[in-house]
Amino acid sequence: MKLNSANINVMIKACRKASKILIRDFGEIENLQVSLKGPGDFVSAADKKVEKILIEELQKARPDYSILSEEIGLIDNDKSFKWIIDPIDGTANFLHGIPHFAISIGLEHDKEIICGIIYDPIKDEMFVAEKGNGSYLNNQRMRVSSRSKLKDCMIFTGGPKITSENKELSLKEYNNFSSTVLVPIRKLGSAALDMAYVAAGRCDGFWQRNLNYWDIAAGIILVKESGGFVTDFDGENDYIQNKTILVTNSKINKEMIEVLNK
Ligand code: 2AM
Ligand code: CA
Repeated sequence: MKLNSANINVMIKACRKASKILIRDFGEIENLQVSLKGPGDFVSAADKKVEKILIEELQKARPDYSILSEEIGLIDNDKSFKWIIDPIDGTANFLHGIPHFAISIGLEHDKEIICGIIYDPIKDEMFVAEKGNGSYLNNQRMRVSSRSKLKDCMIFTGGPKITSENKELSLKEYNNFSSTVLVPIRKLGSAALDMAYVAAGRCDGFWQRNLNYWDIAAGIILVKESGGFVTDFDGENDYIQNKTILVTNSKINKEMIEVLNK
């Protein structure tokens, strides 16, 4: 079984094409570590190259759709359909030669995400979902985990950045989860893959502050179509506006909200 709609095929094709550049550039990182300038500029160039290929491919197939992308911002066309793109999610991992980052593309229709793809080019893992048609990892159906006791769960988070206004709050939340959950909290450095892993049942719950829409757009539909919950820290739907996202299997949402509000 696999997803086979026209929009999904457009997204997969764009992702596969852009990932060739991404893999090639990742291979160069090791050589650049020793250069005086370091790989910083190289990485932002890679980001822009990947974004350019994605936008070209998506525009070729759907010239009327709007686009919101991390580097270039908004291309405002069609009011009802919009691609939401993060060319490299996990940029810091990429920069340090850590093979854990992804391309993320969501498709919004009338303010709701209806398709999503998160592609990890190094592990060749493609997570895809479409509203009403389920979610897949490399063409295998995905489900969220069924663990019901937070204590026994695998929990991910990310941030805070050094400049974050809410740094103290994030650290307090980290502290509270660390006193509740037996397995130490993981920080893998790619919010898109964190959400894909909840969708795949590898991780049971994930929370993070200050993420942007392009970090989470594709992950939202992946998790929902896998039977998981996407809420803010109060269990409500305002996670995009509030910039507080909580992603869980269907069993631990309430318990995680209790810890977040301690
Ligand atoms: P990026 O790699 O595209 O920058 C790391 O915790 C994860 O959070 C990455 O997915 C990173 O995306 C994202 N991120 C983006 N902006 C952030 C912010 N202001 N604070 C924390 N994490 C952020
Ligand atoms: Ca990102």
